[in-house]
Amino acid sequence: MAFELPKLGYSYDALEPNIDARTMEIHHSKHHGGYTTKLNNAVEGTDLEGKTIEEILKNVSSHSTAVRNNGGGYYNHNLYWEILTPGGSKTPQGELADAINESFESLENFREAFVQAALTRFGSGWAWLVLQNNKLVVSSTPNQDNPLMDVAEVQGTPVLGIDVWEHAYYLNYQNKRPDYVNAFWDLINWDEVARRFKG
Ligand code: MN3
Repeated sequence: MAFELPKLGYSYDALEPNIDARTMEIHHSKHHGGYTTKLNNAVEGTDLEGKTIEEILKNVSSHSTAVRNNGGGYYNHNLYWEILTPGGSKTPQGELADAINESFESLENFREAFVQAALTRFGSGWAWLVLQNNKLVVSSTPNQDNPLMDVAEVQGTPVLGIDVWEHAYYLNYQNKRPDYVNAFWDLINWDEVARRFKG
């Protein structure tokens, strides 16, 4: 019943050199593990017990700060591990590629908007590709917020997200967030992004 830390579909060193094994291990076992434990503690004994994470997040403004922060952290990292893949470097195909071209005119324009959102998010947070009313838009959120939340400026279904908290890159990239964002881009699992796009 309780939320569980998911197992990764690849080993901690599988995303090297773009994301190093030590960062992956700490990020997954300590950070994501911590959000999972704290989320379970926050919902235990409340009427949120047994609800899906999506149900919890869509009404997050009615819940505690602990539910908002740890519920967001739980959901966001589940997405993050799944939209990464070793030896990515493919490009979006099919309906997803069409939708990106329709919304941004080209993959390169989309990439620029996404990278810009990731680089201009001040402090800790996430940048997103969001499906909103059948259109794709780029946004960013602070802390562990995400587009599913009723508190988000841009609401919709997240189909791609990048964690720009320093814990996601500091060991390898220190203050060089742009290098991490570019390295992340080459790991994107476009098949998984397309699956989320189709819902
Ligand atoms: Mn993180």
